[in-house]
Amino acid sequence: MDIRILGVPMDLGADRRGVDMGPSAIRYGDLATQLEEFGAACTDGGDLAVPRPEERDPDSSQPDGGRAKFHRETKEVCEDITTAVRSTVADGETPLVLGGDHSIAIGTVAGAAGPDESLGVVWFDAHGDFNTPRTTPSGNIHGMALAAILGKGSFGGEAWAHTPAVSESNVALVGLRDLDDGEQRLVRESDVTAYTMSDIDARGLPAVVSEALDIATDGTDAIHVSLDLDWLDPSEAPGVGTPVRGGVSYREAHSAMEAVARYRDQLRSFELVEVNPILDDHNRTAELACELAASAFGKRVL
Ligand code: B3U
Ligand code: MN
Ligand code: MN
Repeated sequence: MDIRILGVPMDLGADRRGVDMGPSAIRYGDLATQLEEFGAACTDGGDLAVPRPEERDPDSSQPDGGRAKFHRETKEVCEDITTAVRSTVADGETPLVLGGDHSIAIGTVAGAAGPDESLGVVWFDAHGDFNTPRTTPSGNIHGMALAAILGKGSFGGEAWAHTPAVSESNVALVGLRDLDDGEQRLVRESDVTAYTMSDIDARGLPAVVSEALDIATDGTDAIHVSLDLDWLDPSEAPGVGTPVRGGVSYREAHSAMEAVARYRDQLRSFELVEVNPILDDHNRTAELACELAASAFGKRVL
């Protein structure tokens, strides 16, 4: 498997500053070496340019009364991500996109979906990222990323470009434990399949993750896996912008990524987001992100 690393040092979509340093921290965690150790060929495409929030006006207000901070800048960066992901896929390589806050996924999924092919998505996250500019409590686009990918919400008077990029029936959310009221309603009304931590408690992680992968691969050409590090319990992954207690354990996270590896022939793109080195404990969360990526791309003990 040929993997191309693409860094997106973006924190325009989140309040807690620091996730813009995620790509560096993950690289220092020896991402490329870990992937190469089990035979994957890995190139680094460097970082995309992202405007500094200090130099821009967040101008969050939307014509319909909603709020979405830095929506213009975020759209520009996502457009560049889409172009980079498309050309990586066209070159026969698998993009491994490093965030950055989760709003980068809007660009990644649009690039991975391609014009004529259908894509499934598995979204590992404590949060639903299913707000729209009208339901958001924060105005932060990382909490709207999945809804935007599905064409929900109006940004500058229109749905996000290239959306809906995927069909709701091929999207699975795994590990939810923190939903705002508005997004809870939107998730319920949608055709996405959402597994909460209670589902994982009741059914066990392997059953839930294998069902999520079935949903994403059902009738699609390929899958995208989006891993928000706040999916894990903060005792394992303290260096994230919005930690929420009660997440999956270290072993469960590896088991989920090993399940992803069973579908690696269909794995079109993979993304690691929300690592915040400022809040981390000696780069532990970034190192864990590298390990999990290695498991997802097929690292095996035996
Ligand atoms: N749901 C909240 C908080 C949040 C979402 N995603 C993250 N945090 N990482 C919001 O702002 O939309
Ligand atoms: Mn997220
Ligand atoms: Mn999250």
